[in-house]
Amino acid sequence: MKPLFKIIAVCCLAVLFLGPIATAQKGSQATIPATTIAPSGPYHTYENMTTMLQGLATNHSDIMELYSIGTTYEGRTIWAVKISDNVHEEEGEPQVLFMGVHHGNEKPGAEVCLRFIQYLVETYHMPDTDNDHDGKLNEDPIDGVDNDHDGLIDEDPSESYVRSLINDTEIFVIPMVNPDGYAADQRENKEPNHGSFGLNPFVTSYGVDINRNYGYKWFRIFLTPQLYLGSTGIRDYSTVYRGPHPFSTAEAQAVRSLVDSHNISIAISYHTYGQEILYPWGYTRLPPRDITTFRSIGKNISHIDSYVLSQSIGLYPTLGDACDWMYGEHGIMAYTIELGTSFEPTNSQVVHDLCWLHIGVNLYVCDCARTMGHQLG
Ligand code: 0X9
Ligand code: CA
Ligand code: ZN
Repeated sequence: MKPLFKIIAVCCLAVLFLGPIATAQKGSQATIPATTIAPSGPYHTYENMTTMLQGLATNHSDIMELYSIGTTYEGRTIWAVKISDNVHEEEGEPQVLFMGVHHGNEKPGAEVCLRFIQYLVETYHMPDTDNDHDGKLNEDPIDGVDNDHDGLIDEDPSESYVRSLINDTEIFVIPMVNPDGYAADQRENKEPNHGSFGLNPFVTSYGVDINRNYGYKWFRIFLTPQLYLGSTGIRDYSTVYRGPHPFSTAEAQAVRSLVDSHNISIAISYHTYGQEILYPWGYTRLPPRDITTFRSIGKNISHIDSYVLSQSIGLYPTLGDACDWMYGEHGIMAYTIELGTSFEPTNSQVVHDLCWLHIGVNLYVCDCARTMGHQLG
């Protein structure tokens, strides 16, 4: 059981949010064509990820840019990737953002992002291909459905569709927001804390929960602490510690700098686990202004991955999460996706299937931004 679930179970709320997880129906398992992505050990190390990204950026420099958006306490680079035609120019095309690993012990989020990047750049220059050698071309797109009733799922997607998405949008990916936490396999980052409000001259503990460190409604905890204290830590030794002030962490600052300097319309922040698609707000039960759009895009995502769609606060209330800030501050249609049924599955095939299914989700999200792009945000 997730630590946070335990915390809130103590508050007698377990039934409320375990319900959707217990009833979540996993979609049929997708198969990745062997030609596109071969299964490997489940997780890249930070160093392997860096090497992989540098290699892809070198080999596909016409459509992929790799750059640093910040440096962590332990000195790791926080990498961002941009994929588009004319990648070195801002062309005013609709922009989308995918992020993984706000929490270092939720590794599948990085794999989903990395495999998506790899799939995009490797597919871009490919002609339309009969991936499953059945004589038919592009008859089964990545949508979680066996469109041609051959018992295989998503086995022959369209290369030119992927190419058109890359041409028509600007795709940003931050595969690992919290590399220090990832390297230590812990939820928080590794920054030293100086008491709850940062006023203690001595180091009192280590680590801030990046997904509590964003600035939107951050001070509200003092208004109704009973609502938030179970899942938003005001004490520095808490595993959900929100930091001494909003955007105190290098990681949240890095994401803020990318988001503030672009015009993102839709964003997905990948976490594990629970098979859920969550839309704002996390801080209040009031519906977001764009509830209709949030639900209609969310339902389409759920048609692909079969996850359960709901408002974030239904899981539990939080302050300072990335999606509340992206939506509240910038009007970005920001979703949290809780992948899978455990934090870090050890079975490579399970991780591989999560990746493939969410490549489909990500392509849909890009298509959605392309269609609705400038009306959003
Ligand atoms: O607590 C979080 O940050 C996310 N869940 S996790 O188990 N991956 O830690 C959920 C964030 C969504 N926001 C709210 N539920 N308020
Ligand atoms: Ca472009
Ligand atoms: Zn998480």
